[in-house]
Amino acid sequence: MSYDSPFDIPTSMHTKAILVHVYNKRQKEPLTRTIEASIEEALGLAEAIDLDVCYHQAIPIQKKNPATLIGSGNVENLCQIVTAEDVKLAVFDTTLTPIQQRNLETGLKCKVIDRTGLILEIFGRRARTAEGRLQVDLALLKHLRSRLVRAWTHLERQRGGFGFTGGPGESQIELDRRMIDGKIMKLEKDLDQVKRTRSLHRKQRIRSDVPMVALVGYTNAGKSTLFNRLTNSDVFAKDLLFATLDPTIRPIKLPNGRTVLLSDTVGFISNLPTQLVAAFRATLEEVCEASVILHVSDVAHDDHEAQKKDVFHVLDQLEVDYDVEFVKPALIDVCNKIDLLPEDMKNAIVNRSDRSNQFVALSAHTGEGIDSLLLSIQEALHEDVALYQLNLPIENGALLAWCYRRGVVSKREDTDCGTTVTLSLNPAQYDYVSQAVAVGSIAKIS
Ligand SMILES: Nc1nc2c(ncn2[C@@H]2O[C@H](COP(=O)(O)OP(=O)(O)OP(=O)(O)O)[C@@H](O)[C@H]2O)c(=O)[nH]1
Ligand SMILES: [Mg+2]
Repeated sequence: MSYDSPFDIPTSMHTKAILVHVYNKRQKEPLTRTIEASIEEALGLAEAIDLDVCYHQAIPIQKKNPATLIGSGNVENLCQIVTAEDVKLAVFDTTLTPIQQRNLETGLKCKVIDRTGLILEIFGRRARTAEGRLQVDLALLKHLRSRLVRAWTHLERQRGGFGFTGGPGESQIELDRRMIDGKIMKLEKDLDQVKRTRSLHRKQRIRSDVPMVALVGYTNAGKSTLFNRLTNSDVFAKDLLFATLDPTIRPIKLPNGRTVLLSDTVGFISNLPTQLVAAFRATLEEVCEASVILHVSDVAHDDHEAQKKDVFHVLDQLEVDYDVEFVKPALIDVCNKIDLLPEDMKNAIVNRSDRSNQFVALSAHTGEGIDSLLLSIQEALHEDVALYQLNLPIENGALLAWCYRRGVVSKREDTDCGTTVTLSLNPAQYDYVSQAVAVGSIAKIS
């Protein structure tokens, strides 16, 4: 599919680029991520649109320079590299004001884009479905409008050929705000239609009583790999930031035979542009309406905790009303990629997973822990719970402890020879318990 880059980045070749990460020298709060990790992630974003980053630098600044962000000395130094290496594009891993962007382009003599621009560019290239395109175009237009851009070539290309020097001439395209507003309105209307269709489908699903289970998580956490494993599909999963953009929904069968729908969607990232969150609301509303949210994280990543925080931040922005106590939607913390952990760390995390319904350690790659995830989903849905009476001999304290951990005990009576407990169990839990006790010790009450 041909794609016109709104930022005039050629799609057909590896564009030579430099990457600049800027951080506050006087940062008092401890950084949630190291500078190296932030650069690593920004390089991953650049790679996602095939940029050939020949140089990268982290620049400490005390105060943001309103004209160039990094100050004239830094601009001069970078300009030397740009000239010597024949660099076509400078990526700033931060947000630039339109003035900073323009001054940097003049000072560096090459095209400049910031983090939002980079992410929009990736999304633009990835979107495949009509809905995805609508969402990206809307985000892009809002971004451009908010910045009073000098060039707008995406939907109305007026110049031929590529080439950054000088960039698209300012005088060539007279930006017509009204025209942009008109297009925004049209896109919003089209998206509204998409939303209506989606909500119709959703209503049908609710009526047919098929619960939705949604995968969310940081980009590259392994959502699509897990989706493929659970649904036996082959959706695009790759070591690439934002590999998935368009949502996919497929049915899966739980161990108790019940069918649920699993949805895979766009991943999150730190400093996700707000326009993007807003534009993807239609897709992500699927998440808000899910019965169960599987929050997939890459446990082997250095920034595991920071990434989880970022995901919650986006969920908050979306006003997803998740509840760890399994009200609605239930949230299951899925720690993926345990195959990459050293043995001792892996054992510790698997142990923790065995003790909780809301935390599952697994490897989408090897399949380890998948059964446990399916059981947790089943439990989260409160599937087919029935009441049982269980007579436990004193020596089976371990099973009693298990019952308490799973929160299934509703009544307890201790006698001389053991304990009688009333339990609400789903079929999988019943299977587990009945296999652990003598025949005749467990009976259904209702
Ligand atoms: N070792 C290992 N690698 C995994 C595992 N799960 C996923 N991966 C790899 O991680 C990379 C990203 O996987 P994806 O499934 O595309 O991740 P995603 O969360 O869908 O990413 P986006 O669509 O970009 O948001 C791929 O290279 C996968 O092969 C796992 O359990 N173990
Ligand atoms: Mg994916």
